[in-house]
Amino acid sequence: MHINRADGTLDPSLDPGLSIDQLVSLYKAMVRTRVVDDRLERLQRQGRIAFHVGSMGEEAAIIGAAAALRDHDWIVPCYREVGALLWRGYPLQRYIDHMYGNAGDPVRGRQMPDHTFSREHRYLAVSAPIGTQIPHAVGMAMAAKKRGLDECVGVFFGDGATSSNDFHAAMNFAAVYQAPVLFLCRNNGYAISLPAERQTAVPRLSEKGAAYGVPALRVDGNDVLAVWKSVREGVRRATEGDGPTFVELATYRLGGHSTSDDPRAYRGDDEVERWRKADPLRRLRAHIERRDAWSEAMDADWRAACESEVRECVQRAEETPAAELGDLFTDVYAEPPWHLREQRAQCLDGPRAEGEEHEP
Ligand SMILES: Cc1ncc(C[n+]2csc(CCOP(=O)(O)OP(=O)(O)O)c2C)c(N)n1
Repeated sequence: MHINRADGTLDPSLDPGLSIDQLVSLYKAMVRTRVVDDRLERLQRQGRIAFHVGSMGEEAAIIGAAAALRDHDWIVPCYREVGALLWRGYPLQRYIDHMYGNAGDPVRGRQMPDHTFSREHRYLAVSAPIGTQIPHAVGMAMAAKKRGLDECVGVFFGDGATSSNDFHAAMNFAAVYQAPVLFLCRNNGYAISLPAERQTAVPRLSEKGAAYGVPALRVDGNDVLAVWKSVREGVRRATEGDGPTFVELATYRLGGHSTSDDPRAYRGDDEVERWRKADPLRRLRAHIERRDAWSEAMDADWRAACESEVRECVQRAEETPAAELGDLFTDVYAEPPWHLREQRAQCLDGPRAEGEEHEP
């Protein structure tokens, strides 16, 4: 399914009727996420942060789905969905601090970069082993159902994760127990270097739903309207007691898998160029411009505003001291056991590399 055509006109039979203000907000959030991604990638190249896993090209799939979930529904991310967290109002400064692992990072450098979370924004912590977040999400959805809460859970994962054991267990359990969960599969074409068609034998990942009895559909993941409409329909089904929905969001990863990857080793420029023409930002912009709600000048202003916001956050993050060494041992036990107290003392005592003396 797609609704917003390449020329920016909508298919009237499918238009979900979002207001022009909602569409402009979605576009602005997508641009902001792109600007953040772009900046973080450059910071990694300059050696100022260690790692970044971005979402270039997948912004409509991520932000469109987040917008279709209600604010009190949980988002269970894969690792590429910080755009969804920012959409929910997570402070950009806190995210950038996390990317630096400094004293302002809520996990104080104890997690990999891009492994953020926020209970307040109902965004679960990233679970790095592929597919493990999918049964977590089903468990959360079951808990909400058992408690009689009007909540559902949207869980993101990639095409590669549909080949994991956890995907199988989660889909089966969710269908049997009618868990109020949305399986949001970002099919971006690759699992690092492995093309989707080489790791699974079905041409459409949505076909996997039939094996479990999970209603499934495939939509154009670069069309934010199609994403929004299909996810909102899944929310309706979940909250009316009709159980899970699988939505395959067909999209493309324009960047590398992460900053540790060089995609030129396994795919051609022509393929990337083809997908650049289907860029989700370009697509939504064509529509809002057609409705006279956006212009070249507004675009330049918004991008400049996002860039200066990111620049200020980066500057503040670089001025913020590193996390305390002793923080390695905090936030797990209310009363640290003796062996951790002992290890903490030994750690603070050194030894230290030259120039890295630490004041306990
Ligand atoms: C169990 C496990 N095996 C391998 C990895 C290394 N790994 C990290 S991301 C990734 C590819 C995942 O691809 P996909 O599910 O399509 O998501 P995408 O990165 O494309 O968003 C792999 C193999 C891992 N994190 N966990």
